[in-house]
Amino acid sequence: MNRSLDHTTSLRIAIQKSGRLTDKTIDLLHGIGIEFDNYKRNLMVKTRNFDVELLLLRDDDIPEYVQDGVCDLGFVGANEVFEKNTQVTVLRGLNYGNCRLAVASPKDSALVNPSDFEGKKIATSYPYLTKRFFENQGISIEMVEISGAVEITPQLHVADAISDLVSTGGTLKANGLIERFTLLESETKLIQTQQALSEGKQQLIQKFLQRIDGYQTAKKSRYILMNAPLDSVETIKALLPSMKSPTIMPLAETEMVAIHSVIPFDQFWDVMEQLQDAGASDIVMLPIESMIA
Ligand code: PRT
Ligand code: ZN
Repeated sequence: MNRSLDHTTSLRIAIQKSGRLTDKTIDLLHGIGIEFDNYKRNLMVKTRNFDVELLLLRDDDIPEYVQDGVCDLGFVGANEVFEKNTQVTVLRGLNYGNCRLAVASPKDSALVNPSDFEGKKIATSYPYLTKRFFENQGISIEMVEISGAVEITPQLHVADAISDLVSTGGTLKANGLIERFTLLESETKLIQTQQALSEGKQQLIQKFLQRIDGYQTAKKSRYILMNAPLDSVETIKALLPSMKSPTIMPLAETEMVAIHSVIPFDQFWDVMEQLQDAGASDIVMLPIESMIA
């Protein structure tokens, strides 16, 4: 479907109405300053302070709504985008809703490597990705398409193995299945329609992306403050994996300074111990709401 030339400016964004991606998507939208409420009761929500309306959908429908231009942007798992084989542009990977599409077989089964699956029955809700994976390897399988509770099918002798989403692996284990190999690593993606957009919408998308990037960087960073003896400043500066040069301020107490910096969160604990050894005290770590370069 080709939409007629778009003159509107209000961005329409598809998000999952109710499911695993909903809370984190809502948090992200609130986190980049987009205000709205009543999303639990309505299918369409207007935001108060940004020219954006949200369409609340089942996640399966989001890729096609974006492909067809019914929505300009969408937040949805890569698994859905690629299973539907939709023509959309992936703008960002958002590092939540992480999971993988994997093949699993019963723990006592001889089905381990892809080549073992020749002629076997595989139950899945992801027929396109599963078929494509085996076809690419020249292996022919029998597909059993199931819309839910896929992991029970080997016990019911409906299939020899399954291809399904896994995150912790707890569901596979509970059903006596072992994960054998991965077909796709997935996370939530921000996708954009490939239909032509008005100038106004394109500008709004740039603004939206800048806010998302600021929010993502902020989430991965922490503001760190500490006091330190003046003569340890050089050692401490060398220890800080800072994104910018640290700020150093004199304290009322002579020979002491306050050091402020922004560091990647995943390095905080390692660095903190080294800072203490270097003489830093009163170390405080604070979350950052947003960071614009
Ligand atoms: O109603 P709607 O169609 O919108 O939602 P849905 O029920 O189809 O999807 P939902 O909300 O369950 O998942 C939405 C998206 O979350 C998926 O499309 C993935 O992108 C992502 N995601 C992340 C997952 C999982 N992790 C996940 N673990 N989707 C499903 N699972 C399943 C998994 O298959 C298993 O059955 O959750 C169960 C628990 O997994 P383990 O490995 O932690 O035991
Ligand atoms: Zn779904």
